[in-house]
Amino acid sequence: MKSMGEMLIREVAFSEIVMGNTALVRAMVEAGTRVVTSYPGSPTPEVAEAIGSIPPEKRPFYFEFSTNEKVATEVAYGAGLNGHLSTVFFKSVGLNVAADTFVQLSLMNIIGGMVVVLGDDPGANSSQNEQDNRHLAMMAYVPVFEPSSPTEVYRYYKIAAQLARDKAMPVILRMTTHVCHAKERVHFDAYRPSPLDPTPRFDPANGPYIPIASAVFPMKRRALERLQSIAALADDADWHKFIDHGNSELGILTAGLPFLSAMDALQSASRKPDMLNLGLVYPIPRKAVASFLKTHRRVHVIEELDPILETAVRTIAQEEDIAVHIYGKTITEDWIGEYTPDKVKRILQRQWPDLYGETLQETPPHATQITPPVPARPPQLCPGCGHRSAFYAIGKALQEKDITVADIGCHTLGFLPPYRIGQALMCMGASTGIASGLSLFQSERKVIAFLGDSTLFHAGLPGILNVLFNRHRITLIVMENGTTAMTGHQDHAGSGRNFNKPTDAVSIRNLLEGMGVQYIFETDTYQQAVLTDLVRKALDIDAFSVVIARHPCMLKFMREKRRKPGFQRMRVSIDASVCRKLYECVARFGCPSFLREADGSVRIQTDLCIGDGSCVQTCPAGAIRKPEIVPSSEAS
Ligand SMILES: Cc1ncc(C[n+]2csc(CCOP(=O)(O)OP(=O)(O)O)c2C)c(N)n1
Repeated sequence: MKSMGEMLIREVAFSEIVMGNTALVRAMVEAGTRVVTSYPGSPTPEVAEAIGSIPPEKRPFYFEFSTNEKVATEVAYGAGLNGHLSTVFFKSVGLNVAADTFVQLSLMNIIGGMVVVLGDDPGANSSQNEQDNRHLAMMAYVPVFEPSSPTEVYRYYKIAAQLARDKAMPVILRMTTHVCHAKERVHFDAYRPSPLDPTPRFDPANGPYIPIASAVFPMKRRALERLQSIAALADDADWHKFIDHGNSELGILTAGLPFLSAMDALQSASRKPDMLNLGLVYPIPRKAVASFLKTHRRVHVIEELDPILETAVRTIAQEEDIAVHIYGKTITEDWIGEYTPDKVKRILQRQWPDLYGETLQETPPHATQITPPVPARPPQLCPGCGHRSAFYAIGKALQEKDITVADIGCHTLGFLPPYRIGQALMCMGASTGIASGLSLFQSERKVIAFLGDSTLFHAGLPGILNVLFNRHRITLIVMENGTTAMTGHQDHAGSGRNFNKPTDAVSIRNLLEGMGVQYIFETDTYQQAVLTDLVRKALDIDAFSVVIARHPCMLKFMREKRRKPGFQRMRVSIDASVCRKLYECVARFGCPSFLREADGSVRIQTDLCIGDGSCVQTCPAGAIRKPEIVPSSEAS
């Protein structure tokens, strides 16, 4: 196989085993997408990786990581107004940030067309909730396609793009974590590159683009009419699949990943229900659903998260007077988590015990698992992480009664033992606002907020401004590591590079000074004693104070270093004759490279230690020796 980038722009038809996120990029290429924007967040970062693998001079569209999802949506919208097919993609909760813009999109005449790709996260695999974004789509009158596999990702993106263009409107492609990450062989069509037409096509006459006062109603009417026209098209389009098992008694109506899980769960069934797998889930294809309901006596709606399809299906049955028994989310457990094959089987067994030719028998979770369960691996900071040194040092400056408010990012992990820093968490950029509220009527307890650098640029600035504006007395610690680490090292406004080229790095200090912050301290986090001292100073100030706790992300740094010629691995070691078994390294510094043996001695795990030496200063007995080159006998 050629490199991924070359594959994604191949002009002949081909087939390849790819991830949903990769299939999406090929679909963008074939559909003639011209502008793509994003802000990183799981489960979508691999989309940007696939885009980045296409040599820039051959990439048929412009791509940028914007500072947040709202801005990304606006950039894509602006490009759409100028006649370019555009796409924005981001994770589930990203839609909350983009919402103020997103909810207006359907009112507009987006002449180039716009596809909004959502990475929803049932199961909250890497999100702070598992919100069902179909609700927001319905609120904003935006149609939703929901693929269940990489092949459908590819197919439905192209359909969504075509509709978006034809109707000058936004269309959602709602992917979920395991659709993004699933792999399968996808058959790709030929790609005919077409030269970019740079003619500016923005014309206010294509609008109105100003939704105020009386203009809003006709704009909303048009949005609703477009939605109806999509519903009308859906009746005759092949945006759903009927799977005929010759069963006029039982039917399963489903969409997205639950379709695959249901197929899996039915493998061992003695009677298989017929299935209707919807591609377009909003608006629901009425004729197809009604005919499915009419031809089956009992229909089970299998959908992840909230009963949205179920409600629509019940409405159709009621309005069309169809005598059918509809089953759906009967117990609250069915609203929670991913619909894995195990779970779908349990649900089906509960409702239809005779499906498997046996009496009702609860299949315990993971009963069908072939491999033994993997031991739990709690999230932890990487060896050498600057945040660890920071937490270790900051902890020494804090008092038991102080209140710490975390934000989203790698530093969130500080809430875990041994640091236990971060007693409240909400969403990106929320820490300063929450800390401000906590600081009211509070003179005894200090309130300390934390923010990562990408998060500060993303959504942190309004909260900081509010602290200044309303004179809240909190301390903010900016955990600056030069990258958006948690989501895979994407550059941000402070990195000195954007996705495409070097750029001027925005200095956080300058930014804060420009906003009027008077008390700013900064240090490298490996200077632990200095950091402890600065945090104490900052806490003593009876006004807003900021400590910039800086150290490059060591995972990124080491990856880059390892690629350089002559790289030699380093590691620290323990001088057993000096070690007093105080366990500061294991119990308070908490680097995973230290291992406490059964005999009470402490050992360095050479495969984990990166030899950064940030631990040396933590040992009260001075037993950790400075980093040395790993001897070849120890190198793996
Ligand atoms: C609204 C929203 N968008 C994206 C994400 C995904 N996400 C999780 S942490 C994070 C940022 C991490 O970067 P930074 O603030 O620099 O902290 P670091 O992980 O580098 O310590 C992002 C983008 C999210 N949780 N919420």
